[in-house]
Amino acid sequence: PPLPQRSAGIIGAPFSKGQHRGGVETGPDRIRAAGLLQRLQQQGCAVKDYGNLEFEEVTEDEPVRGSSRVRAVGSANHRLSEAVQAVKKDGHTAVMLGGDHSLAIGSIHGHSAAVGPLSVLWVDAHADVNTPLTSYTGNLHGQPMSYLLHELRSKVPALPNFSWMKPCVSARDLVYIGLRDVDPAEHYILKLLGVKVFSMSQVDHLGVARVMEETCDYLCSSVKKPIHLSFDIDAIDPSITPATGTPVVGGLTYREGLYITEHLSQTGLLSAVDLVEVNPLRGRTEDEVRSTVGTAVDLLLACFGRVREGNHPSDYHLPDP
Ligand code: EXY
Ligand code: MN
Ligand code: MN
Ligand code: MN
Repeated sequence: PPLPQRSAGIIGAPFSKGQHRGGVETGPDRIRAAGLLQRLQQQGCAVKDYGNLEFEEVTEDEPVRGSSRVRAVGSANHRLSEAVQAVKKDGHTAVMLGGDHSLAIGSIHGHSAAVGPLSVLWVDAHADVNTPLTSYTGNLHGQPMSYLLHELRSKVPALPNFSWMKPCVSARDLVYIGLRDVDPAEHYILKLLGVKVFSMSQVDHLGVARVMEETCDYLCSSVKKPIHLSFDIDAIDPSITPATGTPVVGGLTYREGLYITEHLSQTGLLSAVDLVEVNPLRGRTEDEVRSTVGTAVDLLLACFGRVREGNHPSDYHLPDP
């Protein structure tokens, strides 16, 4: 039987205040300019572009418990959460183009508010699970998972402009792939909560095929919850995706990235995707920017069913002579 047609609802989130480097707010437009929408349509995917979110100016935003621009991040994520809820209610797979990774707070919150409990696959060099009290940098893009996890509720202080959200993810429903730069407190948290982690060492040891098999077995063992993929472009090796704010050597290859997204697409459970931390201003040459943005686009196309063996429309027929 023909597969039900896929549809992507795209939200641009030009936001950079979860970290200190300018430029990541231009990610959404660069990813669109590389042809994401047209290429999704060409592969038979319905596309609705919801445009870029506009975030309200927050003037007084003094550090809170050592973390920077908490109010701006809180208010931007409230907006994003409502936007993702609207996209899910319209029946699309939500695609959030970042922007920095603090945006996962609103994206995952909104997704869960619309569809209920989720599985979360977090593909990243970093665990992004610092609490405001453990962060060395005070950057909120290193903290989103701590706000989202039920199990850390009592460890995260109340923050201004965050009263709209509550934790909505269970540690049992979270899997990481690609980790290679994890702070001591984050490592402690991952061990304490027993979170499933495939670090780069495990990817080396098992191979990406087994990592994905185990990931899907783990996430789909009982009820098949909708999957939220939060893909930080810095998970991929900086030789391929250098235009990002916190590159870390020793990352996933282009092929491993595509394998992960192809495999997830084939589960039929992928319900929302974040593609974050593409920062065109961090590329030293136009080629570096092109390679980073092009990889982001290819990962998203694979999320919507593109495979490397080749593709054709379901109504394709050979021309008669
Ligand atoms: N662990 C460091 C911190 O908390 O600041 C680095 C986080 C980088 C986060 C990038 C987006 O994934
Ligand atoms: Mn991240
Ligand atoms: Mn990262
Ligand atoms: Mn609200």
